[in-house]
Amino acid sequence: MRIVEAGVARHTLTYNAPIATAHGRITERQVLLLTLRDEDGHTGVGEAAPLDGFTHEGIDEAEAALLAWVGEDGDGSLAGFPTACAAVDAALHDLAATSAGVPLHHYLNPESPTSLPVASLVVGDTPEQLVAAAVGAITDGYRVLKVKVGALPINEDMERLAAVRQAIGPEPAIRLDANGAWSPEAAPANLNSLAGSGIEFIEEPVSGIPALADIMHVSPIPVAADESVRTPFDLDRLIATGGADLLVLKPSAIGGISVAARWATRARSGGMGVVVTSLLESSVGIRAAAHLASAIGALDPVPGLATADLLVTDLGPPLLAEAGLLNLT
Ligand code: OSB
Ligand code: MG
Repeated sequence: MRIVEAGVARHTLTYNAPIATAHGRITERQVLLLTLRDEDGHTGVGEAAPLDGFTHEGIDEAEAALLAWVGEDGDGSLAGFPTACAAVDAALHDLAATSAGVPLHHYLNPESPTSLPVASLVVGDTPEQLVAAAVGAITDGYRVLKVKVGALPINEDMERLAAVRQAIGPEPAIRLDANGAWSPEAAPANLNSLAGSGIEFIEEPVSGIPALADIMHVSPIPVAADESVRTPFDLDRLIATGGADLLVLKPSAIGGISVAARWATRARSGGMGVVVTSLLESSVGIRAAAHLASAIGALDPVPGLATADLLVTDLGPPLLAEAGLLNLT
């Protein structure tokens, strides 16, 4: 495979409802698409999706890194820019699978499933909006919902979750994400108050590996590490401290699907489960993550990859769930 053409283009993504996290509200952001073409005319596409509060590099740095890579400065230009690295990794994989004439998940692992159940991220400013979103997702066929907590006082989060649980019944799973909002002092009581709503797991109830390790031992809810783990060093430290039940893997944030596959192996041998999720990027980036989740069998807990329906306009064919399943092509 010889690459004869490479291009980088900036796009703006907007969301159909603001996504409130403990780091602020996400309403709009820029991403980059890297398109490669080989001498046989096959194309491969990858996305770089820096996100304030979740990746240390911004859009300008990611763009400079990609342009340097395209300008044949080599892979060295990607060091320290995991979102740019993820775009290159995805584009090269897309090109390889397209050239081989098979779906990417099949190229990575011929035994992997074509269809995977996914969780729906439900958002709403008011309890009524949140309940409506949750009921809508269940009606659409999702069996797992994800709700952001920690941006509001705990009694409001309690009420919102109790209302959602009441509306959807006992069966569907609900997972939470506090994005590190709670202090180590407040977290144990907060976790106890939310546990009554029947929670699958919670991402980042507190911030930082030592705090996660402490909370895991007292939490009535399984704990997942997410943004506290951004380097291989972090991952080793997490494993050494026994700091989480689960590891959230966002291929777009950590260097792409190759890096994510290595981290998954490491996390699993350290006794953790892995959950592959999106970074609210376009369907180009979500597609790479979804094929990876299939290839490495990261199906339980189900991946958090049903976020394309939050986009007003998408890049590439939208990867939308049908009846709670993503169908990979
Ligand atoms: O904290 O998990 C997060 C998306 C963008 C940035 C951060 C996060 C997310 C998600 C993705 O929540 C959706 C999911 O995990 O189901
Ligand atoms: Mg998270």
